[in-house]
Amino acid sequence: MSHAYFAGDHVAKARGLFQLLTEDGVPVDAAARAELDGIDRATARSIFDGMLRIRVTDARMMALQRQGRIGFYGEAVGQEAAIVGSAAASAPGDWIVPALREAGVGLYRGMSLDAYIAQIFGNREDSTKGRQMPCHPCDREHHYVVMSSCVSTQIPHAVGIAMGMKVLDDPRDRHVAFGFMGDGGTSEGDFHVSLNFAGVMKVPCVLVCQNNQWAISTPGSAQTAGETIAIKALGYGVEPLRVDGNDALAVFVAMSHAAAKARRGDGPTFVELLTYRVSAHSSSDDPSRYRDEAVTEVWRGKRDPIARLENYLGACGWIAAGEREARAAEIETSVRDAIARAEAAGPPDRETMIDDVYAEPTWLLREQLAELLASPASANPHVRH
Ligand SMILES: Cc1ncc(C[n+]2csc(CCOP(=O)(O)OP(=O)(O)O)c2C)c(N)n1
Ligand SMILES: [Mg+2]
Repeated sequence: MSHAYFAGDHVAKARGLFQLLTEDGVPVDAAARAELDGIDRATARSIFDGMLRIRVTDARMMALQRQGRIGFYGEAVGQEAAIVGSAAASAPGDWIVPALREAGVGLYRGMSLDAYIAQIFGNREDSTKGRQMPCHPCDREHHYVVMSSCVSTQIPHAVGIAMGMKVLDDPRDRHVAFGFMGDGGTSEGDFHVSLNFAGVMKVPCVLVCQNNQWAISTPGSAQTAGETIAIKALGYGVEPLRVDGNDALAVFVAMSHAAAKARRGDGPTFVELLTYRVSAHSSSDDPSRYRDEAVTEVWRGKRDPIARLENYLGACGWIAAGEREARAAEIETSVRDAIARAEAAGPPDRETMIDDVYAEPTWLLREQLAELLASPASANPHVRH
């Protein structure tokens, strides 16, 4: 991480844009080439694979939603570089507090496809026992915290986890908390409170904004009058980084810089990853009602982050002809197999309904559960038997 961008002052970093590859996948300049030389074949290929996994999984899950087999889905099309570039900069003991579109971070860190899909079905294998909306996965083993649906609440959660690690100061637990948000999240009070606290207390966190330029139907221009989103960190004394979020390797380098700093005890970083929400907000949304989809097509096409990295891998001789298609087919098969297992699993038992609410269920909950179990199961049309 010797690139001149990181040596710039905070204002320059907040107003600039760190980039390594052009949209065609060519190093932007000699400094970028030098930085790219530090990224080995295995890392670049693994980032590519993680991105492809999200793309293929999202397409399959959206089809399932349209077929009425799942109730809801939120894709991350076009944002795969921001997601996987970030994931690749995290270490196993780090904590991930995601917002809406970071399931790929969990999958990259080792969350199984079965666990991810079970949560979407809310079946008996779902670790949240069918009580969360689809697309709220979690994975205790890989420190992937379940998302709170309330926009921006993830940021104080991440800062709190980081503060906890700092207070405990366990040499075996010097890890980083990554807190994600969207551009919409930066307009919430929680964002400002958290940045202030993180800056003052110098907690080991990286706060990451995937600026996909839309918050449902609210465009970036209506989100803030600020010149950039990264610039907001300046007021809190937090180092800002602003990165081309469709340039996976630039994201990886910038996030690694921020994570290493937090690990050293040098405090938080706020990273704006500039990208675009190519998909609808969710399966319940139709963006053609409120935005010019000709712009979307530019991001779907020539700004596609997967093609950009693929071109670079090709130029390095790190990917064979036809390899992407073969790998996509392999991933699709594994997703279809996991879906078949999820559909066969069936719903959670009614007995589990009050698990995990309190360490010990209250008498009131126990009484309500007993009443439910005593009633004929068929009285509840939502429970299959
Ligand atoms: C506190 C709160 N207000 C409103 C909503 C409804 N809502 C869900 S997602 C969303 C937009 C989020 O936009 P952004 O933060 O940019 O994330 P993106 O969807 O682009 O990933 C809104 C307004 C919510 N979930 N929570
Ligand atoms: Mg957004």
